Amino acid sequence: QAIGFIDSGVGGLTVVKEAMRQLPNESIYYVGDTARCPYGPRLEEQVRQFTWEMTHFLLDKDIKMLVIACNTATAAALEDIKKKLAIPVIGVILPGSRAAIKATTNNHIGVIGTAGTVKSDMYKKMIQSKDKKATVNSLACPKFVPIVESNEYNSAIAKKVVAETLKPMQNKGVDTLILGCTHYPLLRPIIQNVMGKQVTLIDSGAETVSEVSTILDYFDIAVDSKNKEKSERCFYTTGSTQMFQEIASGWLGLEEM
Ligand code: DGN
Repeated sequence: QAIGFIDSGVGGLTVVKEAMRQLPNESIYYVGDTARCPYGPRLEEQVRQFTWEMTHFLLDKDIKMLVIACNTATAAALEDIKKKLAIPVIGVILPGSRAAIKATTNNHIGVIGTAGTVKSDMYKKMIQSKDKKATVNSLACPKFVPIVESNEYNSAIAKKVVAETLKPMQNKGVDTLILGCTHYPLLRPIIQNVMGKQVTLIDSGAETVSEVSTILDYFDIAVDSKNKEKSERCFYTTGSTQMFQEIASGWLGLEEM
């Protein structure tokens, strides 16, 4: 049985990349709802509905665990889905929050994400429920996802947009910045450059995979590493397969998909 990953597009591939590194023997099924991306500006109710649609698609493929590899979908639907499914379900917001609390030394944490994620205030609530002293500054970066989805994440335009968008975050004194959208790790070198190397960037996806591993062990559903059956990786998109494939093969370093 595979682990299911869902996202509004290619963003969740940053989580899959970590999963392939940390859990190489596990099979992976992935759905990106590229046709309806971005989720950021949509109503919460609609994001929840789309997230359920992807979830049902993967349940039909008999997944053993679901990773909501999208912050916007986690904010809108995690609690609902978790309550209703019999398999373990995990989102990206709690692991990212925990990692940021651990990393900060001055208790000033920044969060960047989609409009939906920022509006939900989930990171702030989560962080402050665990650490009352922490201050949280959030900033919506609605221009980032379209840049990544169009495979422009290394371009001069990307550099300009990131520099302009992050300006309000630069004078907040944050020493830790959560990449609160799974698309953003593709822009990581540019974001790091703009924020300066004194700021620690938290990739919530990478943090999530460490928790996936713990959960697989806890429920005793991890692949037996002695069992040398080849792991399976299947990627589905609701949009253009060509663009998805270009980004996915480049990012994941896969020759064929
Ligand atoms: N990758 C998604 C997230 O982490 O929020 C959202 C991308 C989008 O749909 N705007």
